[in-house]
Amino acid sequence: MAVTAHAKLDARKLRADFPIFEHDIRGKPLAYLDSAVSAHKPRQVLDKLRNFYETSYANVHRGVYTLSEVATAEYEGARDKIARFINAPASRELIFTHGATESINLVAYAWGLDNLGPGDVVVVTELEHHSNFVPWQYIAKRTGATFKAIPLDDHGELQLDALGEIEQAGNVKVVANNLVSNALGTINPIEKLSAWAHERGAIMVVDAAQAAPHHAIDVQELGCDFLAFSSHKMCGPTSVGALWGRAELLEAMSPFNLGGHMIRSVKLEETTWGQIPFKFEAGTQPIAEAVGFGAAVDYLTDIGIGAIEEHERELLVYALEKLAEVPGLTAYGPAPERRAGIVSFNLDGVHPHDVAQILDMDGVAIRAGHHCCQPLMAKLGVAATNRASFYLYTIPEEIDRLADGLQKAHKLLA
Ligand code: 7TS
Repeated sequence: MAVTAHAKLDARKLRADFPIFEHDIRGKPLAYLDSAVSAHKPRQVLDKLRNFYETSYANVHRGVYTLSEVATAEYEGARDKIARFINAPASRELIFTHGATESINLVAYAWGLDNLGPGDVVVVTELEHHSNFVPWQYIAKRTGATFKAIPLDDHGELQLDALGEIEQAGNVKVVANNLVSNALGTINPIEKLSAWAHERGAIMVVDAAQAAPHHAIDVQELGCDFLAFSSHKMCGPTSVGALWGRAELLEAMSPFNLGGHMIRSVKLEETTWGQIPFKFEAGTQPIAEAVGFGAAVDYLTDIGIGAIEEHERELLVYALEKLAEVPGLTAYGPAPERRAGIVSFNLDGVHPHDVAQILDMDGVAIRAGHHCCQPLMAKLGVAATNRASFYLYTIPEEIDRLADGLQKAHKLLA
């Protein structure tokens, strides 16, 4: 994607869009440093949801009456926007799902069960969220395929020189990797992996759950075959997400969920499937949520993903400086220019949950745990880490409060 000049983002002004910041936590202003787990919602999205339910709601693609047509236009309009947001060649390649997890399961089951077998190799990485690890491990086991993971180096970067050994294991059929790691923030070399996968006749599956909120996505430049993401991490509603896939692959695939609306015809002897994307949208969809997802994409597009990424990088650099002043703190992850606004760290001798609880007393919300990345934790030699993550509404004062809280935790507990 071409680098375009963009206006700098004003996080202080944007915060006014988010009603959550009007509420104190334990008598203190909320410092929400856990946007990687889920982002807060601006009025623009909340208003859209209310307005849609109040004026335009009906089931979609089912009624011939006006209200159903209005609702269908809103739902399909959201699909068009979201498809454009990732530069998909066609809107029909964008399937609404319940989120990134379901999107990846859809590919693993619907593509994997029919295309994998003994002698084939499924390649993931040690940096995957469980959502892009467990489905592939499971489907590999069920089909008799070999399951391999690209290892990480000490900076949390993929060791691509291990690919030569990995391909010795058989016919590489799938490569699955996140574009941005949820635990370390690493931005991964998807273009390179896509090219490597395609040279071997494999498909490239990208988990963009952490990328879509913070990093411009162009599926055509990435050269991938499938891309999964969730609305709730992008200021949109929960319970909706998307899977983009190349039309020819989606058309050749069996359905994932079966039931109403995904069929062409149903007879006692046989059922045939509808066109994409409807073949993969069985039953009543999260309709208002999809419309809200569209509003979230409008919100992010108006601010500019480039401006969001730049803002987070400034915060990241600032946070790494502040955290370096905390005694006994180990930070994990690559250099700031190779990563999104995510910092994982540990305080020597203090359990991450205790750190997070001390911070919570001051209204600072961070995540503590394995971040659904147990293979990565094993690699780092820890059971868990603390993680602070930033978004368009994060301001430097919140990072100061994080650093102050960590100094306090060190004094109290280390
Ligand atoms: N992939 C990545 C890279 C993620 O960060 C997450 C959720 C998912 C997939 C799953 O997304 P979902 O919307 O289907 O749940 N990430 C996190 C996290 O960082 N901490 O808890 C969940």
